[in-house]
Amino acid sequence: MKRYLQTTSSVVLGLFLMTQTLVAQSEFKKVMKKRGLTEKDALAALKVYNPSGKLDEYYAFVSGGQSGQVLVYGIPSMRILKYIGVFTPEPWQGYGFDTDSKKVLRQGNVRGREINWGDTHHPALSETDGKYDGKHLFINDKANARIAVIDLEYFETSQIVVNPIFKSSHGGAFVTPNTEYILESCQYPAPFTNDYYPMEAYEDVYRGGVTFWKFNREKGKILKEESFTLEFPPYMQDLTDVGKGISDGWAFTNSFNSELYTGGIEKGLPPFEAGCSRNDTDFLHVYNWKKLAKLAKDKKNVKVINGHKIIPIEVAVKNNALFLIPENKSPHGLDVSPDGQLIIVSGKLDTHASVFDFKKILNQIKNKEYIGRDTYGIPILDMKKSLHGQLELGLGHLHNSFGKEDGIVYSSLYVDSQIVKWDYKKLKLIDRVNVHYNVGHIEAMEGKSADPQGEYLISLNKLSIDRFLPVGPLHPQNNQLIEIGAKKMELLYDMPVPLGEPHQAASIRASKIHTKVRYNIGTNSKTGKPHIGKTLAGEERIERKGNHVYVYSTMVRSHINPEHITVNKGDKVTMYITNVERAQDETHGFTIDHHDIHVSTEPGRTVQIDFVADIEGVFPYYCTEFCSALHIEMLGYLLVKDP
Ligand code: CUK
Ligand code: CUA
Repeated sequence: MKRYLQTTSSVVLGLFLMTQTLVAQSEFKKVMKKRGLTEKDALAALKVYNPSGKLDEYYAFVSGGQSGQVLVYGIPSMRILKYIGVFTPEPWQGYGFDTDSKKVLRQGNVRGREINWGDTHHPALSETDGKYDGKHLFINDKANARIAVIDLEYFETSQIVVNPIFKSSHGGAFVTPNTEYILESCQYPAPFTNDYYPMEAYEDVYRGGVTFWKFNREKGKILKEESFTLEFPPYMQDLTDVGKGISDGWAFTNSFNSELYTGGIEKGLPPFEAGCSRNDTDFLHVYNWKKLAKLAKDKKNVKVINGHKIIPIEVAVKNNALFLIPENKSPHGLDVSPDGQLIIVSGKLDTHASVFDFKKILNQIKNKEYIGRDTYGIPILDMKKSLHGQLELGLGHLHNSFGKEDGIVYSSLYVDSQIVKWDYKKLKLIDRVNVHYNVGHIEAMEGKSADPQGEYLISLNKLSIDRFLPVGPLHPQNNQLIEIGAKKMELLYDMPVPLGEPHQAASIRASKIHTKVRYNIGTNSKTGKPHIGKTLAGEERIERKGNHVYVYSTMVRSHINPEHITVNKGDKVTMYITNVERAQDETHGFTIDHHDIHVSTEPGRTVQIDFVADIEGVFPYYCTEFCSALHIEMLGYLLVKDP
């Protein structure tokens, strides 16, 4: 009897579940129909959707292009998580408004001039043994030849360095396999000094090169004194990649304008675009960075300009540390395979991708087998003898990113608006998928590291045209998520990027990032140490030293202490604000009306602001984050009187 009942109940349960499934299915179909979705659409949605509270598998750090910032989003949901202020003030974070972050932003002054934007192109993650370790992020500013260091414990910019000799740098940032150096290659050659030279001096005085920024991992800082530059001829440099595995110790930089063309459209000469692409080939620069780093330590090997060490071309050549190989003309992307043996060069104007074999390159170097030398005396290796092979991919090949399986790489075709999947060892095409539209960089998960993860790929498209609701003539860019785990690539999702042009992304498995969720009370977020203005509850005070007023204040739900600050017109004011909250995410913001001040005080952080009370009047100050039911009551008054 008991057994019979059990059977019946399981039959009933089975029927119930089936009905439930049917109901769910019909509900599912109803929604699909209502929204005009195909089964393929619904499946794509299931693959990217994160219900509330479910976290993403990967972080993508994406250059913010002209915004001068870094954009962070999660994969596969493509939900934006953060903008990190880098070269541009960012008021929400108070970046560029409080004294400590202003100092970082102003490290980026060029020749004494404030620069308030950047053209960010290439983010790079710090590596250990060629694998991403989640500690730091680096990014370049093409326009002003700068590199920034972002600390991934706090997701904050901690340092900016200005290249002392380059006037623009596209090729940065790229790191050596243990983050010993961050490489920044020049783009448009110019004199290394800050002097005027006419365009006629192009061949003699204008120079390109690659700067090796020494990175100290313990300090999390670039050491300028230990950094140096390898001088290149005035070919225009493009992308760079660093060797690993069997090519460890070497690095590779593309260039264009082997013609050494100098333009002059206004004089009736062909424009740069025509003059720079007359030759059938340009030059791939091959150089031994480990040897160069040793050479740079000896004074007799370097010349110094603007306080910066430069290894001249002749010194590099004499020490067998610099070579050229002809490569397909007007190249762009350059990527070293995860095992370090093969180097893929994209040819913007060539339908073929070229795959160079490092072993073949090294053989010629060892045997001193040169086909000649360029105008500057650099030995040239044979292109054919250096090639593993070429494969026709399509039009406008720009960038590459490696898959998880051996020999698999993905490439972007700008003109064809496609991503192709191919085998760079067997030189075989496997698959292609359309993207929308005009793709630049692509990033398969950890696809530039020694340990690519496959699974997803993002396509960073330059145009979105009709993909989103129209918002006027300036369209958002379109970052598309593509599934690459299976044999066929599958387009899953479109994400509008309304921030700037994201040139490149660097992705990392989320489990490798270990961020702090709060600061210890009184921490200076730029040093991680206690701030000189650290103020605990009960220690709030106003001190005057001559005409300099120091305010030690705290913020906690829901008051600012002190609430009245009276100063004389003309006084200097230094205000330290400590958020003494202990709870996660209880951030307060702080502003004083009419003073162009806005800072963010995250739990535990002490922020310093400095200003001159140069206008008389009454100025409310208040908390700018809705932090409690009595948030609006979180206020005070700055009273400035004419004494
Ligand atoms: S990027 Cu900088 S021009 Cu193709 Cu690496 Cu966009
Ligand atoms: Cu603190 Cu609102």
